[in-house]
Amino acid sequence: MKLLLSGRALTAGAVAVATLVTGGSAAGAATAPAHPTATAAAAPDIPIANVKAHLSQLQSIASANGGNRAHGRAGYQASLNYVKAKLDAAGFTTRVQQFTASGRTGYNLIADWPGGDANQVVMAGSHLDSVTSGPGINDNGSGSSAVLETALAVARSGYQPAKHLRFAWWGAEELGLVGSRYYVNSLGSVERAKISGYLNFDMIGSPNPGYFVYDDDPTIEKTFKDYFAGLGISTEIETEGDGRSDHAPFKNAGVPVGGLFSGADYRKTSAQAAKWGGTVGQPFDRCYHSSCDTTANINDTALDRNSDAIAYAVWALSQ
Ligand code: DTR
Ligand code: CA
Ligand code: ZN
Ligand code: ZN
Repeated sequence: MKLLLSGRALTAGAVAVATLVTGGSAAGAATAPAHPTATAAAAPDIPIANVKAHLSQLQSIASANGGNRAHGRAGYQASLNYVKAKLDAAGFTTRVQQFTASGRTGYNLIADWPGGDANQVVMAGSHLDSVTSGPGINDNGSGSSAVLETALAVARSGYQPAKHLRFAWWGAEELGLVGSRYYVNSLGSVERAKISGYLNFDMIGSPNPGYFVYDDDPTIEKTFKDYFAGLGISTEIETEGDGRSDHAPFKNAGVPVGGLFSGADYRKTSAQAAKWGGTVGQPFDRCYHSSCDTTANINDTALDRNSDAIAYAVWALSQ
């Protein structure tokens, strides 16, 4: 399987090394829109049909490559090639960052939207790899597809925010946040300080969904809570995943982080079912890390709401 890199098809052994955006100023906590009285560009609706089309592609890729999209396997490389081709065609500047984990070559995909202040980078990311036991459609095709469609919506709308937008798809998250940690460590302190916020999306379409918001940076948290309040949906803070997904290396490096989560193998309580619907006593995702984590393992309403929340936050935090 050739890995398509920087617009050229290379064998996996000749992977281009990442080059990173330069520029420089300190990042503090995520900042609310610079001029709240200004007319903020409104985020577009993210078409759930488009997000589901990406999920179908990731499902087909897994089916054609041993049933998974795991680190170091053909299914992961094919997943990365799919996402990269969409971004290249939409005008993003993409780069593939190579690393090694458990004796296999891994890859991060980084996509920069040209323009904006290089000293204030708003990032949105998700892990693209699955476990070896299944196709990983909710974990984490859901986050990867929603982030991809949000990036494509930026291109479609010709959005030119004050801040610089960067999107990322991480490799080897399931091995222990390897790809995202490699990226954060490779940045160095000057580049890290330019990241004004990192938004993480890992499992956002769970079949028995909850609506959880990371309770890390208060500005990012409020942005997401305001979005769901507008829908009349009460959210809960996400504590089960502290340190368990790709926001952790960014948080540990002092970058403001936030994100959304629809639940994994923990069971929905009666209080949660009363406000969110779904099935009491059942896991949010009974196919977590299982072969049944297929395109049938998705709640479209949760995926749609979370996809639209991603776009809302990307627009709101990049003004
Ligand atoms: N998506 C999981 C990591 C994860 C994130 N939040 C939670 C909460 C509870 C269990 C696991 C997680 C993964 O990639 O395995
Ligand atoms: Ca939508
Ligand atoms: Zn997982
Ligand atoms: Zn995950």
